[in-house]
Amino acid sequence: MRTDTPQPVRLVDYRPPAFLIDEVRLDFDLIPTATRVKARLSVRRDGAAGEPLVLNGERLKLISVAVDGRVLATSDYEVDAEFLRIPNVPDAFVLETEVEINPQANTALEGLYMSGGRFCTQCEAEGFRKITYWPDRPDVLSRFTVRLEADKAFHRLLSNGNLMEAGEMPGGRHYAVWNDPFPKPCYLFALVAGELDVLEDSLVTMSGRTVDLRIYVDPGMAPRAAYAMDSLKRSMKWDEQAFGREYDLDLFMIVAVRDFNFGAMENKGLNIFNASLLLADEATATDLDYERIEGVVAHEYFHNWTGDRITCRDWFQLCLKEGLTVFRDQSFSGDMRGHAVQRIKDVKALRARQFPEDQGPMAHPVRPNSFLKIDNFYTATIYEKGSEVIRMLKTLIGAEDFRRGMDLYFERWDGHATTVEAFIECFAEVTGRDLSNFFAWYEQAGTPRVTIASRYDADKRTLELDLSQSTPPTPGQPSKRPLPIPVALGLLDSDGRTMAFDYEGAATDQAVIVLDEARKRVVLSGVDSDPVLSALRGFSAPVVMTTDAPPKDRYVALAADPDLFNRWEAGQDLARDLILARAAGKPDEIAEERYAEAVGRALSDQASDEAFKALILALPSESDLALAMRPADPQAIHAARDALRLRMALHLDDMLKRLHIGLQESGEFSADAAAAGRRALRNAALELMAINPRGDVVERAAGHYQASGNMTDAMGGMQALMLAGGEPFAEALSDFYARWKAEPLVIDKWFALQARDQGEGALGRVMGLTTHPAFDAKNPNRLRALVATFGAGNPAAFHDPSGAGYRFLADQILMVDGFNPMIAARLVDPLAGWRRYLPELGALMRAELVRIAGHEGLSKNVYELVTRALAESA
Ligand code: B3K
Ligand code: ZN
Repeated sequence: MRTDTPQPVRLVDYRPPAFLIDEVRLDFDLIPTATRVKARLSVRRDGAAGEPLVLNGERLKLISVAVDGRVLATSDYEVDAEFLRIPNVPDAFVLETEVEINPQANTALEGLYMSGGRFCTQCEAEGFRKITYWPDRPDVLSRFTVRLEADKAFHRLLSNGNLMEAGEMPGGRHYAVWNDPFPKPCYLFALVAGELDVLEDSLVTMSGRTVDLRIYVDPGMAPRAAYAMDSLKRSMKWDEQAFGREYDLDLFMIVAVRDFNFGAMENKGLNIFNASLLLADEATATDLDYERIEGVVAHEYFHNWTGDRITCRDWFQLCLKEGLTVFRDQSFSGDMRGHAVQRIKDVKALRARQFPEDQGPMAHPVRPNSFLKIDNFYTATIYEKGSEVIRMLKTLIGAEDFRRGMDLYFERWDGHATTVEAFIECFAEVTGRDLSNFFAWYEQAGTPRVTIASRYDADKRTLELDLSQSTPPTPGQPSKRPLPIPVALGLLDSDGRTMAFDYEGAATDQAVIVLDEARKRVVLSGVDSDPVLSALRGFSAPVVMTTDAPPKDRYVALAADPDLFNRWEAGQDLARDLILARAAGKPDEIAEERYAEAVGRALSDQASDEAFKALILALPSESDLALAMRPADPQAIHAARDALRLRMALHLDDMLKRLHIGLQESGEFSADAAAAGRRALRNAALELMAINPRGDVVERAAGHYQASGNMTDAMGGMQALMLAGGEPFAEALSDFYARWKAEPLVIDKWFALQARDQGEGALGRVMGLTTHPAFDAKNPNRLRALVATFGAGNPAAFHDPSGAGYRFLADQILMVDGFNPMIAARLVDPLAGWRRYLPELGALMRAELVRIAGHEGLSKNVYELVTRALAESA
């Protein structure tokens, strides 16, 4: 148990920095076990006279400290495990410090650490304090000059900005000096040193400047960076066109590393990526990998303006850069790959990750008010819901005003650290609108429930809509106020044809109603017949909506809604209701047949593309279904969902076979969205067939695996074989391992696949895999592949009635917390929602949380999450 009670950081306590640092010079003498860091800071007082200088610093061995050239005696300052305090400093002075750090021993992968024999850094949010003494907060912006010196075996010496100088040193050493002309907060600092290959390219910007582009990777891997490079160039051009944003330095670098706590990092001019989000070729990467690489390369690049040039005043403003940048990368991906499919995938991700957060102990506003560890707040709420809020803003004010507001934001805040209020103010100014009620989206946690009841009046030809909203309480926010919710809607006739109507005096076929009170009545006129309502088109707001429409309306929508999001959603709603009815012991077999038939018709629709059809074919996930069932019974959900799949497999058997044969690729591999869509549909068809593993299906799956010419199909074959289980799956697993054992990113897939195995005895096999020679808990990718995938992606096995799944996860959390608290904390989530499950399961989950909470020396990261999960108010 922790003996201290950590004190939260609160937004209301924000104070501007007492001192600013305009310039800094850092000198690194890079030695894996004993790196020396000299810092020379030009410090200027900005707060009250007489205040001492207080700098953050953790795990630093202080060698010396000097003010204006005078070396301080130990009595001139105070130093403890977290701070260096120097009283009696002048209003402007030069501070020089020297510290020693041990990158080799840094297993938390925060600050300066070693990965694959190379030096690399991760400073966001508060890692820079593990490198040198510094006011480690995002509102202190400084110009950095960095000198790196190392043995020549560390061939590349990289840091932010432009290379000023490089050369040889005696004793087999060499050095490089980098200067970043743009003032930045320390969390954007980066350095990399080591043996790396490079893929080079260049791009001419909108004003005609040539920018060198370099992607650094493990030796021999440069060809696998080609797709990332292509994505980068498309991102750079897109930001010029969509937002008028041009890149600013002459050089843009990306480095791929193997050991990284999350996806990637937007350090100024020197992005650092988890290799899994950068390297791809058809043999080793799936279409999903390609898609994510494109999105994340864009995301980190877009941060150059939304994050780096304009940054956050404090960490409570995290969504200012993250929600906005997710919105930008989603818009980019939509332009690249098709908006309907992209939207469906984004909403699926929101529902899978953010909706549960809102229903659990971690529910927090898009802009939180307090935290113990900011690392715990890089959440789906900040990122994905943060993006939804920007999307709603754009819907409410229109694309043109949205762009004008963004232009004003860039102009006004370039070079500054700012707040969400200042951002929204730009849109209020350009539109002349009062956006104060919109701001509630940033301050209020929870997913609003929206209901719509409709009444058609044939005589008056009107459709009366009664809309209402309410948001359930969340921890610390017992009562909620109404939010402005944009509800985009249209009408269909019973044959699925679009119907025009009059709204606010104009004829239209789609309107956006803003539900900004608890209840609102809206009347649509000029409605020729009793319509099918297509509401919340494109998922126009992050809410849970229910209507009083009968199931038959959903069949109309599934067949014909011109809004493809709602077409897909209609199918999901039908499937969800069928599965939940079955899970509650009330199966409706006739309705299940009808659903299977309707899906079959949707699959035969010549007009829609394959990627969309693959989404139609997939049922809601077990975790999505668990959110809609109180209390959730994971085994009942699993069985009911499988039963519906089986019915679909039987009903659609011929069609699935035809798809599987007809969509077989021949010729050159293409990673584009259309080809990926064809593979997605073909693999989905195979997977559905495999729920009914007759001999011919197993043969088909084995043939699919053996004939696969790319990783997407290889994984599709393995997935189908896993459903069938038995010897053919065991053979494929060992074949796959033998073939790919030298490729860490592929072996991650091998572990992740088995973590999702729902077959008999899966839990035992997953536990057994932790002793596999290739399992390495210290590598975040490997740990996530097995342990996080199991906790979040295999509800049936995780929620084993014995509680063994919970115990396994808790053991892993405690083990990992000993060396990497950030990663350990990320594993807590599957246990945190214990209140939503059957009481006997909830009690077992809770018991594991109590066990974790009582552990000696628990990190602040894990402590914050388990105490929130156990708190009474949740
Ligand atoms: N800004 C980083 C995330 C940092 C996470 C620190 N725990 C990557 C991104 O969102 O682009
Ligand atoms: Zn980001």
